[in-house]
Amino acid sequence: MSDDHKVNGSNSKKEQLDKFTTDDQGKKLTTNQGLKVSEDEFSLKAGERGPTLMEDFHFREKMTHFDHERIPERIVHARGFAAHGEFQVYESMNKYTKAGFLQDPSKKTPVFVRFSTVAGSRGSGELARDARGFSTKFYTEEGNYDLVGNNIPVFFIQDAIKFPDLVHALKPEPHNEIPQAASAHDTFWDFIANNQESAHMVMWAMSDRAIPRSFRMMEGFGVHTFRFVNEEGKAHFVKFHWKPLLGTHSVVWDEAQKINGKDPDFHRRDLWEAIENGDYPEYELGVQILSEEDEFNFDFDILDPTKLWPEEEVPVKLIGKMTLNRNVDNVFAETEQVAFHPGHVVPGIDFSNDPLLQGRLFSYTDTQLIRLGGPNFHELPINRPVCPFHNNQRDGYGRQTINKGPVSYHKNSLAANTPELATEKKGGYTHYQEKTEGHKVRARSESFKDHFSQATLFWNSMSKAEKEHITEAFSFELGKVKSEFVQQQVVDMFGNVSKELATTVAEAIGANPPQGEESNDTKTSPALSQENTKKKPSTRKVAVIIDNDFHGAEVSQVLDALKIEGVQPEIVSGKLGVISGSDGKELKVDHTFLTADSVLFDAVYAVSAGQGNSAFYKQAAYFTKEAFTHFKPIGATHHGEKLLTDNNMESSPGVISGGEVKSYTDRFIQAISAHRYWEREVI
Ligand code: HDD
Repeated sequence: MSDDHKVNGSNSKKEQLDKFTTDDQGKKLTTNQGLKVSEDEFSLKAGERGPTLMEDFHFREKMTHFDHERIPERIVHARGFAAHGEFQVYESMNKYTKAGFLQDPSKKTPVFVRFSTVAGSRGSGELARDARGFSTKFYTEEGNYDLVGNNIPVFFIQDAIKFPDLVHALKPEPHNEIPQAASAHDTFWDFIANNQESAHMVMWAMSDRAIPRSFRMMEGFGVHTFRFVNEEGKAHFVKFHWKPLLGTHSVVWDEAQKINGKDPDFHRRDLWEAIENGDYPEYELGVQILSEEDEFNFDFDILDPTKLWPEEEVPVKLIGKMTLNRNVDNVFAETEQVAFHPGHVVPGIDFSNDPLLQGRLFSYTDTQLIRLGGPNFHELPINRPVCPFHNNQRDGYGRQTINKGPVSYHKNSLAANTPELATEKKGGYTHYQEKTEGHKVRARSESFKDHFSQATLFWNSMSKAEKEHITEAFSFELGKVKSEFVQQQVVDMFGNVSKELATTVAEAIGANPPQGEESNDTKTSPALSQENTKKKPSTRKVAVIIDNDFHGAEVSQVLDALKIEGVQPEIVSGKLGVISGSDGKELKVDHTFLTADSVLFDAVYAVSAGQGNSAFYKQAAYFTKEAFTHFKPIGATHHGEKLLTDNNMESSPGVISGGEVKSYTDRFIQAISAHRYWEREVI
């Protein structure tokens, strides 16, 4: 099989994968040797009631394959889900970088994106309080470029040598393997208190960012400072951002915990269904660019991965758009076997000396060797570049390429010294010739020692509701910590970020208020608050609570108007089947109160309250009240209004009823766009 086929826009990766994709439908069952099989239910035995025979090659092969089907899960980011798509740049970035895929606005580059949680194992619930991984593999004509980021722009630690310690502390405790996919335990917070550079990322992890509504509604960040290098060899520092076109939105913590039980696949289902429905998730690629001369013009070190560049100081330039438009055919072959690496770069993109990034450059290949079983994982279909690759590497477990000829070394005469090197002009990668010198030291740079200013910047930039959520998250997490000593250390540590935050948390967990002065940092960065994000009704799910005898014409008008705005109404009733309106209009029921739950929806439209059916009423009231408690928009017409009046919801913000149908619908759609009504929480 040759990879030397034409690189063809967005389809080049699909064309390549198609060669490896097989559809078994309608085919004869065979062994792996191609032998047709005549019986697959009974093993070969000596007599009907006798022992199974060693000779049964079909049994042996089937069982052996099964016995070996599991591979080690990722050491972190084990729980993930991925999709294919394409990326297109808006205008040539040649002023800053010679990267081929960032030059031509008419060119589509295939991508594969994997989203993940960090701490939990492969089967864990997706709504854990955690950072989310956001990894993108660009299959460019110059080789694969991987942007392996998170939905949080900073990291817990400044030096990769601490990564094993961080992960050991975060993962379930080794003596009893509790808790799963959660940071709310002693070892994590003990690590935090003893590694105070984590303060900034902890603020993000305790914020709404750590419980996103959807992979489609979260930002992505490359975190580190990288370099763009142009044709002339001039470099700029760059930070990468992904900005979702749907805006950045979250659920509330109580809801997150319930979703983990009701639908632990909530995020993957959301992504899968959106793509199947043609609601392709879109993200704009943003860059913050700094000239090398400006390296030291900030009150933080741009090499420090616990620091962001405030967008108000270094604006984010949106340079292109990524659209995810194809689900995988097989999760193991694609999502599980994909191997990302921050060191997979293309000419025009280079590294900085960020010590966290430098360490990552070692770790990712190393981990694939154990996870994917040897050095040939780049040959797996999902990992192959769409451009040809040739070198003198040979052999190893699972080698697939059949390299011809006796020569597998450089330099050689027998093969005219091929594969030959490419000059920089011909696309050969050359490392940026940064001048460095210094003594060998194991030390933290003095310029990395301010751990609290940006944590305070984050806190100062939050809305009242967001601050409330952060305070509750700390109180929850520390409330689960058993060691009072650790609790107190954390309270004292976050006293450096905000006295108000630490004092309220101390009170909630029975610790002493923090000592010391209030931080006098008052700087804010409005871009950090999700209150300032885009708000759209599109793809929001609305539970329509409804029973027989509804007002057919009116309900049809509302549902049609919702659908025009891209809202997805789903019918929830007492039992499955079909319900009929007073005028004969029929609706197919999608869920019952047993199979649906308010936490799986963005809003509620209540049309019926059961009209004398007390079981229906009870369940509808519970559903609506729970949605209300999670600050969701609620609309009601006709009998449904009873659910509001009985439960004192009718005059609260984001609760819509009354008026003629058109005005009701417009107001309800506006309410859905608002996402949540935090005012209910703070009044
Ligand atoms: Fe990492 C996986 C993101 C620091 C070592 N990391 C992994 C994934 C993401 C990140 C998104 C999942 C990739 C996938 O979907 O397959 N990691 C980050 C970010 C970091 C970071 C944004 C800080 C800015 N990571 C980091 C450090 C180290 C690692 C400092 C070690 C020195 N990360 C790994 C790993 C993983 C990984 C152990 C596990 C599975 C894998 O690589 O392929 O090598």
